[in-house]
Amino acid sequence: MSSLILAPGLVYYPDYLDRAAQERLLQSLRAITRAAPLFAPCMPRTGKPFSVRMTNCGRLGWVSDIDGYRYQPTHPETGEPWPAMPEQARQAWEHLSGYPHPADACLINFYAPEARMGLHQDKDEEEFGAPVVSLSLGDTALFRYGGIERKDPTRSIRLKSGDAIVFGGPARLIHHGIDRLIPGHSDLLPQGGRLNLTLRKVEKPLYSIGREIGPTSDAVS
Ligand code: MD3
Ligand code: FE
Repeated sequence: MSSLILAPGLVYYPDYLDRAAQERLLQSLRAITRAAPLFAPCMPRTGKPFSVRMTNCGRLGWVSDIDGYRYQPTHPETGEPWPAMPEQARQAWEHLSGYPHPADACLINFYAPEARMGLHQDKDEEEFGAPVVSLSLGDTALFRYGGIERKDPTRSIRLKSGDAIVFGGPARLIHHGIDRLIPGHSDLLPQGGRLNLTLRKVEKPLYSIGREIGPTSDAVS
C-alpha cells in the first residue's frame, strides 16, 4: 500500500480501495441511504442550505441545522438510530487511524456535480487526539488544505475515487474544503457526483491503554 506524507500528520493513500472494493462500499452506502436518507443540512443562524447532502452511519452522526452543529445518535428527519458502519469503513479506520478505539461516527457527504464545501476546521469533536480518516468515491474532487490559521497558505490536491487521506496530530485542526468536482474521472456513480466518508472518534474514550496521553510507565521508572 503506497502512502505519501503531505505535511506533518497528513498522510495520503492514493488508490487505497481498488475498483472491486469501491463497488462493494458503494453497495453498502446504497443500503445505508435507503435506511437513513440523505438530508440537506443548513448553516446555523442563517439557515442557508449546504450544497452538499449528508447522512451518517455508526453510533453518532454529525448534523447541522438552524440551532448549530452537533453529533447525535438519530437521523434528524426519520428519528431512527443511524445504520451500522459497513465492515470496509471499520477496517479502513483500524488500518489507517493508528488509534486504539473504534470510530464512533461516519459522516457520508454526497456532492452533486456543482456542490462544494468552503474552507473550515472540524472542531465539533471532543477527542482531538484521534485522527480523521476520509475515503473518496466517484468523481475526483479538488481538495484544498491550509494550516491552523485561516490566513495560512493553502495547497490543493485531487482526491480520486478509492483514495484515502488521514489527518492527525498537528494536521487534525487544519483548514480544509472542497473547491469543486472534476467530472468524468470515474464511472463508479452512474449519474456522476462524489461520495466522501469521514470516520471520526467524537467522544473521549472511557479508558486509555496508555499509548495516547498522560503519565506512562516512564513516570515511575
Ligand atoms: C482535515 N469533508 O465533512 S474530507 C467534512 O471531501 C469534510 O467531504 C470533505 O471536510 C469532503 O468535514 C473533506 C477530508 C477531511 C476530512 C476531515 C478533516 C480533511 C480533514 C479533518 C481535519 C482536517
Ligand atoms: Fe471537514
